[in-house]
Amino acid sequence: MNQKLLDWFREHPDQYISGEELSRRLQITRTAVWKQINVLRAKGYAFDAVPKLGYRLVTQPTRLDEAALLSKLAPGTFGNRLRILEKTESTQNEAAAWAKEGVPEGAVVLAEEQTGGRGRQGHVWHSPAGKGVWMSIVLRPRIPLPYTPHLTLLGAVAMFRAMKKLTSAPLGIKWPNDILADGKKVAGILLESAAEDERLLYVIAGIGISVNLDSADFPEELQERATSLKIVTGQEVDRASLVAACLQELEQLYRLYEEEGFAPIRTLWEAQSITLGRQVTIHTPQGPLQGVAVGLDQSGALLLKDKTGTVQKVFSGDVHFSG
Ligand code: BT5
Repeated sequence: MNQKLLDWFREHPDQYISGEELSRRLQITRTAVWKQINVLRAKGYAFDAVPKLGYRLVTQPTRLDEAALLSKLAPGTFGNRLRILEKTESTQNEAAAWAKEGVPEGAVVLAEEQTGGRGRQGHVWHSPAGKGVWMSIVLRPRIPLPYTPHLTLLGAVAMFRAMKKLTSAPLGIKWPNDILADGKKVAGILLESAAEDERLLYVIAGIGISVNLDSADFPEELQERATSLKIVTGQEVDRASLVAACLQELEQLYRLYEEEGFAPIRTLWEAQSITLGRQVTIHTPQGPLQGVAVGLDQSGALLLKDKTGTVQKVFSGDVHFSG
């Protein structure tokens, strides 16, 4: 619907075009011109608007290009089957449907925009167009069901390493699945699995990284809690390179995990953790727990030492630093 308008701007680079002219050329009302420009803005296009002169296209979002991305991927399995969608409810749904059809391990679904991006426990994952890495990877691990939390921690280490490779952002991992920069969340991972008779059929690893979002791209309620690599470093990051780096790190760690189990992943996770050694409050489904986070157990649960010195295992929850 915005294609004609967009083409017109692309054919007239660096020029201001008045709303009146656009309305005449495209045979739509001026209100329709204004609406279409706002739709394009929401998709990541930036326009300069000057009274009397009109609009000028300043930046266009860089699209995730399949050929460019494939050329960046190291030969391996992760990402060799790739779907890039313009807009979808959630890449998790697309990847799960693909997994049910029998797609091999390592298949990846990416979307420029998600209309129903989700986090854990029904949280919303804000996924505006053209500015993030919103992707889901199909895994078929041969591990017992209770070990799936290992993959969340593995995914967090992989994302951390990929982001470190490409940016100077000061990053840390918060248990279990958050990557923080400057104390705010910049990326998260969501694991969803399907099992039958205690046997894992597939796991969908969802990775969300806020890459090139500006502050204004976050809704007000997230301003205090969320950030992006661009906000933290002042520089745009090439999303295709970041996707390739994530897949490469993820595959490497996944192979390590297959060969050596959780121990090396645990060591890597602990080395980048900003949770360990801190006084925390954890909001769990059973209520809040307080104590010092002292380590991970072999299932990936967080070990929390309370005032009395008792150590208990926490399997899920949201960590808040209290001191
Ligand atoms: C997560 O959940 O951190 C998992 C996020 C996984 C998102 C990916 S995107 C591709 C795939 N498709 C999906 O539909 N999901 C996955 P959780 O720990 O529950 O954190 C959610 C919280 O993060 C929210 O309640 C907000 O506080 C914050 N948040 C939401 N959107 C954000 C964003 N774009 N950047 C940073 N923080 C955000």
